[in-house]
Amino acid sequence: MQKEQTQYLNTRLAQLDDNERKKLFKRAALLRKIEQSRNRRRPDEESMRSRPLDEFVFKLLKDEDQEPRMGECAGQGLVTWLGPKTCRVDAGHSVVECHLSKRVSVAIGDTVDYSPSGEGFAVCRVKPRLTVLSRPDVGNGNLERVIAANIDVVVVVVSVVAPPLHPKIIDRYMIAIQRGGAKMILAVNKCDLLDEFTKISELDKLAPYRGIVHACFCSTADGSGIGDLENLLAGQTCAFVGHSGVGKSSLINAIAPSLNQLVGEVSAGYGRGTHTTTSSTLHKLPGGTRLIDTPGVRSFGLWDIDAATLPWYFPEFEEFSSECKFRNCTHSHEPSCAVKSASLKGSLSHHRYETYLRILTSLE
Ligand SMILES: Nc1nc2c(ncn2[C@@H]2O[C@H](COP(=O)(O)OP(=O)(O)OP(=O)(O)O)[C@@H](O)[C@H]2O)c(=O)[nH]1
Ligand SMILES: [Mg+2]
Ligand SMILES: [Zn+2]
Repeated sequence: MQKEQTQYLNTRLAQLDDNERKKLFKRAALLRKIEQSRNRRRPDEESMRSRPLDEFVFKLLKDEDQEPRMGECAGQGLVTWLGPKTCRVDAGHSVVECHLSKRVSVAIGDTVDYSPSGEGFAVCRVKPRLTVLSRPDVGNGNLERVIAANIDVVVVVVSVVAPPLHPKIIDRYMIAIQRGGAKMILAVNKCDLLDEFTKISELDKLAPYRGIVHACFCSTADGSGIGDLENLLAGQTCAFVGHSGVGKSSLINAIAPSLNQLVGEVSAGYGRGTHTTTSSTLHKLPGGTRLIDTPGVRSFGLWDIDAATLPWYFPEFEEFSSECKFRNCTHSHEPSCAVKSASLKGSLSHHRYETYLRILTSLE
């Protein structure tokens, strides 16, 4: 199967519960059996090869998505807010509060169909997603948790001084964003807090990302860099993500003051945020820009990344990896690894190489 097909398959499977998944695979196995018995009657080489089960599952899901249910469907819209068992769907002319059954798994930014249900409405179908930002579910690591769907840009917000800059999370977001198909912008906020000492120590931590991520230095306190950020995001659907207290909601307020998003304190003792934003909201601005505010995270796990594909998400390795002795070099223990020697020579960031090794070990 092609990469897009696998991606679609994974997304759709994550929307089902265990029982539905079991039933689906049973139906797929039955379909395959039918095809195999049909092929046995015409044993040319091509048709003898049995197709993988995933292809049948993919076909079943695709058919289900295309099934017209017009009589039932009351409308379609954009998910702008998610709460427990409910979501808000912006249908253009109005905003509809919709019930969420266990059958559907909805993310902010999804386009959904809704239908009458009981006294109100319920989401009956989620349109296939173009891009996602995903992480493993905190409760069940085998389930995909989509933080935002159909986003053009993910703005990874970090702050300097309070809280101090934590570069580790940047590497993890970079991988997940590339995996999900959106672009990334790094917003380095609270630059007003830098003095001549912290300027060197804080900004040095960003050296490994120079040339590989687009960084925007800003401050909502003195307004610097806000106009540039606004121009970069114009007309696009953008999700603001990062640790608590770095200023995600403040940046959204700075770009669109009328939104007046709730902003929290940074605790004095730990210099951490206080998890002020508790659910994601999508805001539509005039001119077509859409800004999604998300709750701050403590850490960021990786969804559906394996050891073999991990190097793809370190684009700066590419320049060297063609020189590795082994074509399938994992750039860890192999002799004559050009990536490793580039990191020793300093032509590749040692920090990024170490990050790669650390994540590789965690995946093995
Ligand atoms: N000095 C300074 N403080 C800022 C700046 N931007 C935001 N803050 C402050 O940082 C604190 C946290 O800001 P929020 O916007 O609530 O942070 P958040 O990332 O949305 O946090 P969560 O919703 O908890 O994830 C608030 O007290 C803001 O006033 C800035 O540019 N400079
Ligand atoms: Mg917030
Ligand atoms: Zn190598």
